[in-house]
Amino acid sequence: MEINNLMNPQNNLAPGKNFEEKILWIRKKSYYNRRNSLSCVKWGGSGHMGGAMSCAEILAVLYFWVARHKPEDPNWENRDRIILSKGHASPMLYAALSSAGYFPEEELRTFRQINGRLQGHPEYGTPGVEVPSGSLGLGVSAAFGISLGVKYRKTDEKIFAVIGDGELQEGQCWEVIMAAGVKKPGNFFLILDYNQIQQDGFVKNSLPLEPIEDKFISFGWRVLRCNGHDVYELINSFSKAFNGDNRPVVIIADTHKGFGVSYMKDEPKWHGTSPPNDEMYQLALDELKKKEEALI
Ligand SMILES: Cc1ncc(C[n+]2csc(CCOP(=O)(O)OP(=O)(O)O)c2C)c(N)n1
Ligand SMILES: [Mg+2]
Repeated sequence: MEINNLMNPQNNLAPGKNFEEKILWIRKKSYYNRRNSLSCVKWGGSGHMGGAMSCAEILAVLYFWVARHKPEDPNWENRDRIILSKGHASPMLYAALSSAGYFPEEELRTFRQINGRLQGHPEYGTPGVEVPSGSLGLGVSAAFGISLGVKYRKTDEKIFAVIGDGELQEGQCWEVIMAAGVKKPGNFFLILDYNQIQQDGFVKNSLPLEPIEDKFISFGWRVLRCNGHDVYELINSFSKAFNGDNRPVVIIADTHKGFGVSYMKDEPKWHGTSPPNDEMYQLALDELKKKEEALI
């Protein structure tokens, strides 16, 4: 596998004169995208906020640093594939895609509208969406299929799948984990948004995943771990991930559901609920803006 320390981004999307400026831009963009995804849910009248907020930095790092892709040419054959398997977090996916230039930001106003391109769960036809997802376990399965296709084609695209910890309770995920550990496609990267919460409550109270690292290792995977809200740590993990052998890699990203908005943080009730009134919506927007501006 190529040696790549990821000191430089794999695409030209993050502006800045040097490493530090580009990183700061991505950190700020994560908060900007949080505001946009909150607005999506407000405009659409419904949607999943908690899990959107937890994957802001993960998606920003993928789209603005780690992946080779061209928003102006979404079907570029040699693009790396980014698949949001936890498709209910679509507001953050759409915020990231619009920030990257896949479609105009104004289109976010059409979230969840009939015949619009930004459905509650990602679908074919939206620029930047590789496969439909939302039925938990399906996105990661499609991602693994694509990674095998790339392996047999002998090209060097990388496949990234972002999954949730509740999603990982689906048996279908473990078929993928088992098969990938055996097939070792050398291009398959799973990022686990480990926010500890699924739909109705804490993952540990329904079907605990621990010891999660040992489980992946026993299935033949390399395991990396980082703070999923720290852009430096995420980039560093991808850097290590790219400098391994052919084993599949999981980056366990420790995150918080609802991260960025105090009243949503680590609270299961915000999994699929939008702020109930204008006051709470504005409160969340203001806090996110403040946090974005405070970043230096
Ligand atoms: C096969 C399937 N079963 C159930 C659901 C309903 N559902 C939607 S989101 C969710 C919880 C997902 O939790 P997690 O993967 O941890 O997502 P996050 O915390 O990142 O939002 C469930 C059970 C679904 N979408 N698909
Ligand atoms: Mg979760």
